[in-house]
Amino acid sequence: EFGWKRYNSLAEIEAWLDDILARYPVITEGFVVGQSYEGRTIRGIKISYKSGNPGVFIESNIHAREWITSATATWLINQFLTSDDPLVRTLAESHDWYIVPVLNVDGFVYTHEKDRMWRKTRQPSAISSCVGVDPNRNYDSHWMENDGASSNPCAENYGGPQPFSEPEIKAMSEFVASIKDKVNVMLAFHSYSQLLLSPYGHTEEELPPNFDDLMEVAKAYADAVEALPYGTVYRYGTAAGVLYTASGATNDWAYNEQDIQISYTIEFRDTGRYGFILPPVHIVPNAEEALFGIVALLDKCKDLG
Ligand code: 0X9
Ligand code: ZN
Repeated sequence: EFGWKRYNSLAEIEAWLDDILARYPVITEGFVVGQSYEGRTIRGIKISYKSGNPGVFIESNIHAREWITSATATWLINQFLTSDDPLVRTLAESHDWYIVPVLNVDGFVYTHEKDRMWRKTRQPSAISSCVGVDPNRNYDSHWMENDGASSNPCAENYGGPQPFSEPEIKAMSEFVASIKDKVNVMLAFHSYSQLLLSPYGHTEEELPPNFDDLMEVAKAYADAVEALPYGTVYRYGTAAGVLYTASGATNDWAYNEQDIQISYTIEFRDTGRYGFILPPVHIVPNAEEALFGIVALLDKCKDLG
Protein backbone atom coordinates (compact mmCIF):
# COMPACT_ATOMS: atom_id res chain seq x y z
CA GLU A 1 0.00 0.00 0.00
CA PHE A 2 1.21 3.49 -0.91
CA GLY A 3 2.97 5.52 1.76
CA TRP A 4 6.22 7.13 2.85
CA LYS A 5 7.62 4.30 4.97
CA ARG A 6 9.10 2.71 1.88
CA TYR A 7 9.72 3.63 -1.74
CA ASN A 8 6.80 3.13 -4.12
CA SER A 9 6.75 1.79 -7.68
CA LEU A 10 5.56 3.86 -10.62
CA ALA A 11 2.27 1.93 -10.71
CA GLU A 12 1.73 2.67 -7.00
CA ILE A 13 2.53 6.35 -7.47
CA GLU A 14 0.13 6.63 -10.41
CA ALA A 15 -2.67 4.83 -8.58
CA TRP A 16 -2.17 7.17 -5.62
CA LEU A 17 -2.19 10.18 -7.95
CA ASP A 18 -5.50 9.03 -9.46
CA ASP A 19 -6.90 8.69 -5.97
CA ILE A 20 -5.76 12.22 -5.02
CA LEU A 21 -7.21 13.68 -8.23
CA ALA A 22 -10.54 12.00 -7.51
CA ARG A 23 -10.58 13.17 -3.90
CA TYR A 24 -9.70 16.81 -4.64
CA PRO A 25 -11.40 17.47 -7.97
CA VAL A 26 -11.72 21.23 -7.46
CA ILE A 27 -8.20 22.04 -6.28
CA THR A 28 -6.26 19.54 -8.36
CA GLU A 29 -5.97 18.84 -12.04
CA GLY A 30 -3.96 16.10 -13.71
CA PHE A 31 -1.84 16.95 -16.71
CA VAL A 32 0.12 14.95 -19.23
CA VAL A 33 3.67 16.02 -20.04
CA GLY A 34 3.97 13.53 -22.90
CA GLN A 35 5.06 10.00 -23.69
CA SER A 36 8.32 8.28 -22.82
CA TYR A 37 10.47 6.33 -25.26
CA GLU A 38 8.88 3.06 -24.09
CA GLY A 39 5.41 4.57 -24.44
CA ARG A 40 4.57 5.38 -20.85
CA THR A 41 2.58 8.50 -20.06
CA ILE A 42 4.49 11.11 -18.06
CA ARG A 43 2.01 12.63 -15.67
CA GLY A 44 1.84 15.65 -13.44
CA ILE A 45 -0.53 17.33 -11.02
CA LYS A 46 -1.48 20.98 -10.79
CA ILE A 47 -2.60 22.19 -7.39
CA SER A 48 -4.31 25.56 -7.39
CA TYR A 49 -6.49 26.99 -4.66
CA LYS A 50 -7.07 30.18 -6.60
CA SER A 51 -6.05 31.39 -10.04
CA GLY A 52 -3.35 33.98 -10.63
CA ASN A 53 -1.00 32.78 -7.91
CA PRO A 54 2.73 32.71 -8.66
CA GLY A 55 3.61 29.37 -10.22
CA VAL A 56 6.15 26.87 -8.92
CA PHE A 57 7.24 23.96 -11.12
CA ILE A 58 8.73 20.88 -9.48
CA GLU A 59 10.54 18.40 -11.70
CA SER A 60 11.40 15.17 -9.93
CA ASN A 61 13.11 11.84 -10.67
CA ILE A 62 14.66 12.94 -13.96
CA HIS A 63 17.49 10.67 -12.80
CA ALA A 64 16.07 7.20 -12.42
CA ARG A 65 17.89 6.03 -9.27
CA GLU A 66 17.17 9.16 -7.22
CA TRP A 67 14.13 7.66 -5.52
CA ILE A 68 14.08 10.12 -2.63
CA THR A 69 12.96 12.79 -5.12
CA SER A 70 9.61 11.23 -6.07
CA ALA A 71 9.02 10.12 -2.49
CA THR A 72 9.52 13.76 -1.45
CA ALA A 73 7.43 15.17 -4.31
CA THR A 74 4.47 12.93 -3.47
CA TRP A 75 4.78 13.77 0.23
CA LEU A 76 4.70 17.48 -0.66
CA ILE A 77 1.58 16.98 -2.79
CA ASN A 78 -0.07 15.27 0.15
CA GLN A 79 0.93 18.06 2.54
CA PHE A 80 -0.35 20.79 0.21
CA LEU A 81 -3.72 19.07 0.23
CA THR A 82 -4.02 17.84 3.82
CA SER A 83 -1.75 19.76 6.21
CA ASP A 84 -3.24 21.72 9.13
CA ASP A 85 -0.02 23.66 9.71
CA PRO A 86 -0.83 27.33 9.02
CA LEU A 87 2.60 27.88 7.43
CA VAL A 88 2.02 25.01 5.03
CA ARG A 89 -1.58 26.04 4.33
CA THR A 90 -0.48 29.57 3.44
CA LEU A 91 2.33 28.22 1.24
CA ALA A 92 0.05 25.76 -0.53
CA GLU A 93 -2.79 28.18 -1.10
CA SER A 94 -0.71 31.14 -2.28
CA HIS A 95 1.02 29.34 -5.15
CA ASP A 96 0.02 27.37 -8.21
CA TRP A 97 1.93 24.09 -8.13
CA TYR A 98 2.92 22.07 -11.16
CA ILE A 99 4.50 18.85 -9.94
CA VAL A 100 5.89 15.99 -12.02
CA PRO A 101 6.80 13.27 -9.50
CA VAL A 102 8.52 10.97 -12.01
CA LEU A 103 9.80 12.52 -15.25
CA ASN A 104 12.09 9.65 -16.30
CA VAL A 105 9.39 6.99 -16.11
CA ASP A 106 11.21 4.35 -18.18
CA GLY A 107 14.40 4.68 -16.18
CA PHE A 108 12.46 4.63 -12.89
CA VAL A 109 10.72 1.36 -13.79
CA TYR A 110 14.12 -0.04 -14.84
CA THR A 111 15.60 0.80 -11.42
CA HIS A 112 12.76 -1.10 -9.76
CA GLU A 113 12.92 -4.13 -12.02
CA LYS A 114 16.46 -4.54 -13.33
CA ASP A 115 19.20 -2.21 -12.12
CA ARG A 116 18.77 -0.10 -8.98
CA MET A 117 21.64 2.20 -10.01
CA TRP A 118 20.33 3.17 -13.48
CA ARG A 119 20.48 6.96 -14.09
CA LYS A 120 19.67 7.63 -17.72
CA THR A 121 16.73 7.25 -20.08
CA ARG A 122 16.14 3.94 -21.87
CA GLN A 123 16.32 4.91 -25.53
CA PRO A 124 18.89 2.81 -27.42
CA SER A 125 21.72 4.48 -29.28
CA ALA A 126 22.10 4.35 -33.06
CA ILE A 127 25.89 4.19 -32.81
CA SER A 128 26.51 2.00 -29.76
CA SER A 129 25.10 -0.95 -27.87
CA CYS A 130 24.92 1.25 -24.77
CA VAL A 131 21.45 2.43 -23.81
CA GLY A 132 20.17 5.77 -22.63
CA VAL A 133 21.02 9.45 -22.39
CA ASP A 134 21.59 11.58 -19.31
CA PRO A 135 18.32 13.51 -19.42
CA ASN A 136 19.87 16.30 -17.35
CA ARG A 137 22.34 16.95 -20.18
CA ASN A 138 19.77 16.81 -22.96
CA TYR A 139 18.06 20.21 -22.76
CA ASP A 140 18.83 22.65 -25.52
CA SER A 141 20.78 25.20 -23.54
CA HIS A 142 24.52 25.40 -24.19
CA TRP A 143 24.14 21.73 -25.11
CA MET A 144 27.43 19.79 -25.00
CA GLU A 145 29.43 22.99 -24.65
CA ASN A 146 31.76 21.69 -21.98
CA ASP A 147 33.19 18.49 -20.57
CA GLY A 148 30.39 18.12 -18.03
CA ALA A 149 28.52 16.24 -20.74
CA SER A 150 29.98 13.36 -22.73
CA SER A 151 29.53 12.41 -26.39
CA ASN A 152 30.17 8.76 -25.49
CA PRO A 153 26.86 6.83 -25.45
CA CYS A 154 28.24 4.56 -22.73
CA ALA A 155 28.95 7.44 -20.36
CA GLU A 156 26.63 8.20 -17.46
CA ASN A 157 26.59 11.86 -18.53
CA TYR A 158 26.02 11.22 -22.26
CA GLY A 159 24.32 14.32 -23.68
CA GLY A 160 22.56 12.45 -26.49
CA PRO A 161 22.94 12.60 -30.28
CA GLN A 162 21.29 16.02 -30.30
CA PRO A 163 19.50 18.32 -27.87
CA PHE A 164 16.01 17.08 -26.98
CA SER A 165 16.76 13.67 -28.51
CA GLU A 166 14.96 12.15 -25.52
CA PRO A 167 11.17 12.21 -25.89
CA GLU A 168 10.78 12.78 -22.15
CA ILE A 169 12.91 15.92 -22.26
CA LYS A 170 11.42 17.23 -25.48
CA ALA A 171 7.95 16.79 -23.99
CA MET A 172 8.97 18.41 -20.72
CA SER A 173 10.47 21.40 -22.56
CA GLU A 174 7.34 21.88 -24.64
CA PHE A 175 5.10 21.60 -21.62
CA VAL A 176 7.10 24.10 -19.57
CA ALA A 177 7.33 26.46 -22.55
CA SER A 178 3.55 26.35 -22.92
CA ILE A 179 3.00 27.61 -19.35
CA LYS A 180 6.21 29.57 -18.76
CA ASP A 181 4.42 32.89 -18.28
CA LYS A 182 2.75 31.34 -15.25
CA VAL A 183 5.92 29.82 -13.80
CA ASN A 184 8.02 31.98 -11.49
CA VAL A 185 10.11 29.28 -9.86
CA MET A 186 11.66 26.06 -11.18
CA LEU A 187 12.87 23.43 -8.74
CA ALA A 188 14.58 20.31 -10.09
CA PHE A 189 14.80 17.56 -7.45
CA HIS A 190 17.91 15.38 -7.34
CA SER A 191 20.02 13.43 -4.91
CA TYR A 192 22.42 13.32 -3.30
CA SER A 193 24.81 15.83 -1.62
CA GLN A 194 22.59 18.34 0.23
CA LEU A 195 23.11 21.24 -2.14
CA LEU A 196 21.10 24.07 -3.59
CA LEU A 197 22.46 24.88 -7.03
CA SER A 198 21.59 27.97 -9.05
CA PRO A 199 22.51 28.84 -12.63
CA TYR A 200 24.91 28.88 -14.22
CA GLY A 201 25.81 25.27 -14.64
CA HIS A 202 27.33 25.67 -18.06
CA THR A 203 30.11 28.08 -17.10
CA GLU A 204 32.09 29.19 -14.10
CA GLU A 205 33.39 32.24 -16.00
CA GLU A 206 30.22 34.26 -15.58
CA LEU A 207 27.57 34.76 -12.94
CA PRO A 208 23.85 35.05 -13.71
CA PRO A 209 22.45 38.63 -13.70
CA ASN A 210 20.40 38.09 -10.52
CA PHE A 211 23.13 36.14 -8.71
CA ASP A 212 22.74 38.12 -5.48
CA ASP A 213 19.02 37.38 -5.32
CA LEU A 214 19.61 33.71 -6.15
CA MET A 215 22.10 33.44 -3.29
CA GLU A 216 19.84 35.23 -0.81
CA VAL A 217 16.97 32.93 -1.68
CA ALA A 218 19.22 29.87 -1.45
CA LYS A 219 20.50 30.98 1.94
CA ALA A 220 16.92 31.27 3.17
CA TYR A 221 16.32 27.65 2.16
CA ALA A 222 19.54 26.40 3.75
CA ASP A 223 18.97 28.33 6.99
CA ALA A 224 15.41 27.02 7.29
CA VAL A 225 16.54 23.43 6.77
CA GLU A 226 19.33 23.71 9.30
CA ALA A 227 16.94 25.24 11.86
CA LEU A 228 14.81 22.07 11.88
CA PRO A 229 15.50 19.54 14.67
CA TYR A 230 17.61 17.38 12.32
CA GLY A 231 20.14 20.20 11.84
CA THR A 232 20.87 19.07 8.30
CA VAL A 233 23.36 21.31 6.51
CA TYR A 234 22.85 22.37 2.89
CA ARG A 235 25.51 24.23 0.95
CA TYR A 236 24.57 26.53 -1.90
CA GLY A 237 26.01 28.39 -4.86
CA THR A 238 26.04 28.17 -8.62
CA ALA A 239 26.06 24.64 -10.04
CA ALA A 240 29.32 25.27 -11.89
CA GLY A 241 30.94 26.88 -8.86
CA VAL A 242 29.87 24.46 -6.13
CA LEU A 243 29.65 21.20 -8.09
CA TYR A 244 30.93 21.01 -11.66
CA THR A 245 30.20 22.54 -15.06
CA ALA A 246 27.43 20.67 -16.84
CA SER A 247 25.25 22.15 -19.54
CA GLY A 248 21.86 21.01 -20.74
CA ALA A 249 20.33 20.71 -17.25
CA THR A 250 16.70 21.54 -16.47
CA ASN A 251 17.29 24.49 -14.22
CA ASP A 252 19.78 26.13 -16.59
CA TRP A 253 17.46 25.66 -19.55
CA ALA A 254 14.55 27.12 -17.55
CA TYR A 255 16.67 30.11 -16.55
CA ASN A 256 18.50 30.72 -19.82
CA GLU A 257 15.87 29.84 -22.39
CA GLN A 258 12.54 30.31 -20.59
CA ASP A 259 13.41 33.33 -18.49
CA ILE A 260 12.38 31.66 -15.23
CA GLN A 261 14.40 33.84 -12.88
CA ILE A 262 14.37 31.66 -9.79
CA SER A 263 15.66 28.25 -10.77
CA TYR A 264 17.50 25.65 -8.71
CA THR A 265 18.68 22.12 -8.70
CA ILE A 266 18.19 20.71 -5.20
CA GLU A 267 20.35 17.77 -4.22
CA PHE A 268 18.65 16.04 -1.27
CA ARG A 269 20.04 13.77 1.47
CA ASP A 270 22.52 12.40 2.20
CA THR A 271 26.18 13.37 1.77
CA GLY A 272 27.34 9.93 0.66
CA ARG A 273 27.00 7.38 3.43
CA TYR A 274 24.07 5.76 1.62
CA GLY A 275 24.00 8.01 -1.44
CA PHE A 276 21.30 7.02 -3.92
CA ILE A 277 20.28 4.01 -1.81
CA LEU A 278 18.94 6.22 0.96
CA PRO A 279 17.09 4.15 3.59
CA PRO A 280 13.33 4.83 3.68
CA VAL A 281 13.52 6.19 7.26
CA HIS A 282 14.94 9.32 5.62
CA ILE A 283 11.91 9.92 3.40
CA VAL A 284 9.79 11.92 5.83
CA PRO A 285 12.67 13.91 7.40
CA ASN A 286 14.01 14.75 3.95
CA ALA A 287 10.57 15.77 2.76
CA GLU A 288 10.04 17.96 5.84
CA GLU A 289 13.32 19.68 5.07
CA ALA A 290 12.21 20.25 1.49
CA LEU A 291 8.85 21.60 2.65
CA PHE A 292 10.21 24.12 5.13
CA GLY A 293 13.07 24.99 2.84
CA ILE A 294 10.55 25.81 0.13
CA VAL A 295 8.44 27.83 2.59
CA ALA A 296 11.50 29.98 3.33
CA LEU A 297 12.58 30.13 -0.31
CA LEU A 298 9.21 31.40 -1.51
CA ASP A 299 8.87 33.82 1.41
CA LYS A 300 12.22 35.29 0.42
CA CYS A 301 11.09 35.54 -3.21
CA LYS A 302 8.12 37.58 -2.04
CA ASP A 303 10.45 39.97 -0.19
CA LEU A 304 12.39 40.47 -3.40
CA GLY A 305 9.17 41.48 -5.15
O1 0X9 B 1 24.91 16.03 -12.59
C1 0X9 B 1 23.71 16.32 -12.45
O2 0X9 B 1 22.89 16.25 -13.35
C2 0X9 B 1 23.22 16.77 -11.08
N1 0X9 B 1 23.81 15.98 -10.04
S1 0X9 B 1 23.36 14.40 -9.87
O3 0X9 B 1 24.24 13.77 -8.90
N2 0X9 B 1 21.89 14.34 -9.25
O4 0X9 B 1 23.37 13.76 -11.14
C3 0X9 B 1 23.61 18.21 -10.86
C4 0X9 B 1 23.13 19.15 -11.93
C5 0X9 B 1 23.40 20.57 -11.58
N3 0X9 B 1 24.04 21.19 -12.65
C6 0X9 B 1 23.43 22.12 -13.41
N4 0X9 B 1 22.29 22.60 -13.06
N5 0X9 B 1 24.02 22.48 -14.50
ZN1 ZN C 1 20.32 13.77 -10.39
